[in-house]
Amino acid sequence: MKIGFLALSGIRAHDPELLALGLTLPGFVHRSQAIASLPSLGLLYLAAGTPAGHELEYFEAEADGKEPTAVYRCDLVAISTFSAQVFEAYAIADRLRQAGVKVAMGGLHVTVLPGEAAAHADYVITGEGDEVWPAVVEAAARGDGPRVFHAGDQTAVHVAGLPVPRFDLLGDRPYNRFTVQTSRGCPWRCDFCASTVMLGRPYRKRPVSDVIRDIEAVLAVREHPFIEFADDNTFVDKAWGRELCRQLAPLGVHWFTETDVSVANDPELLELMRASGCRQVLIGLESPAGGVLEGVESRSNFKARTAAGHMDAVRRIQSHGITVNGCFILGLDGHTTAIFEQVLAFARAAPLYDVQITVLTAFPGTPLYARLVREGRILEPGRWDLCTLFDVNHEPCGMTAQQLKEGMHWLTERLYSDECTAFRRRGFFTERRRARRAAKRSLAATGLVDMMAAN
Ligand code: B12
Ligand code: SF4
Repeated sequence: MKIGFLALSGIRAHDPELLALGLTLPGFVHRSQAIASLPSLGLLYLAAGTPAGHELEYFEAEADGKEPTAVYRCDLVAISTFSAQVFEAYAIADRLRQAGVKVAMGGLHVTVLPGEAAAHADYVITGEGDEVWPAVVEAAARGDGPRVFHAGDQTAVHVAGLPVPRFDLLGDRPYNRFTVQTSRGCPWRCDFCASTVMLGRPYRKRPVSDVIRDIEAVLAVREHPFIEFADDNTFVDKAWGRELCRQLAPLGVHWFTETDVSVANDPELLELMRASGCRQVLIGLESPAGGVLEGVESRSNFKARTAAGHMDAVRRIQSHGITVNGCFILGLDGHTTAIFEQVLAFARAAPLYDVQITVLTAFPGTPLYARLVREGRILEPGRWDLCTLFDVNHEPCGMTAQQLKEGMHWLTERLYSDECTAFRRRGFFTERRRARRAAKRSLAATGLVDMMAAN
């Protein structure tokens, strides 16, 4: 068979005023453009796990969201879904099936709504696709009828056995960044979280040697790639993280990852991260007003417990030369309209090199979604296309939906303005220089002590 892997990339947002603001604000646009061109790692994993004897091709949907015509030459097409793009994915799947192409759909959205997806795909796969994918290919090759494969009910994928994603299928497309996974899942349980934790799997870290092997495979197809770790929370295990950085250093790549704030408590790890090419860590700070985070993380109340130390943690991380992209969620229960000023003040005071603001979003399958449905607070039920993190689709309780929307605009304009971006970045470099001078002074002092001891 000829098997196609069709990725839908790009950024989604519907709020026209926000889009207009985004188009004029360099800080906002720069990051969106950089990440919008990431290839789909999930599909590259499936390609790597496809049984031999099939012809494989990787496709990207066109800029207008439509499928390229060449995809119609496939016998089977695999599509990955996120909630925000799922209607586009369904429309593409419908057209492909009408033309006689079999369609398999998996990913975060259809994992929680397989029944909805079954109306649009021949094969729907819930959970991690790695191990079940060969059975899907065999079913298609036999010409089997529609079926749901519940990979989510099977034991978690053994991450030590993962193959090298097929980066070679990307050809000479102009990707500037590549994703690699070092771990899957996250030990925490935030009620709004729609990441891989939704695949219902425990936190698993990969052997460091496998991660290095994967980056070497990227280096084989691209000189000087920027690596984004597609993890939920990379540095949960600090000793493993230190080893990862030691082995990363000789590769000479620059990289970015998502991690929780506890990384700030390990200066040795931070130094190894910087030396191994870490340029930025993205951290979910969620709210400068810590009280509202009470109970948001249900395992050990991690987010609320650590909130008071966030400012200090950001400063410690940045003092090692690693920039922090601090993420805040607007419209959490308990947030009033004061939150917009508070986020702005935090970002300037820290100072955060980069900031990401999103509105509280109830993704299907999350505890938050179930609660907001119970409370009748979802504004347009079933509008998965509004699950962009930028569009307001719930009734907040400390302000109105309109105030939340206007506050988002107000804050976007200020946070990403040239003045604020320059102010925050200048602050980062000033603090960095101060930290370097302090480190030199303490080294010099140690030298003096050593000399005195020698005499
Ligand atoms: C990289 C990334 C992107 C890339 C995606 C590149 C691409 N072409 O796919 C870019 C930057 C384009 C992106 C865009 C968006 N993203 Co994004 N992104 C991520 C990120 C950081 C990593 C995803 C990843 O690579 N995971 C690793 C792979 C291996 O896992 P996987 O994709 O889940 O695939 C596995 C299974 O799901 C399954 N599977 C997946 N697809 C298929 C298909 C078949 C046929 C089968 C059998 C199995 C299968 O098998 C795979 C292997 O086990 C996650 C956060 C996270 N930590 O997960 C957010 C995340 C996925 N993004 C999110 C969001 C909201 C968005 C945007 C809507 C943001 C916006 N406003 O524009 C857009 C979506 C637009 C779009 N085009 O789809 C949410 C999605 C939540 C949800 N449930 O829908 C996440 C979880 C972030 C978050 N915490 O909120 N994103
Ligand atoms: S810390 Fe991040 S990845 Fe982990 S559960 Fe919370 S939101 Fe999800």
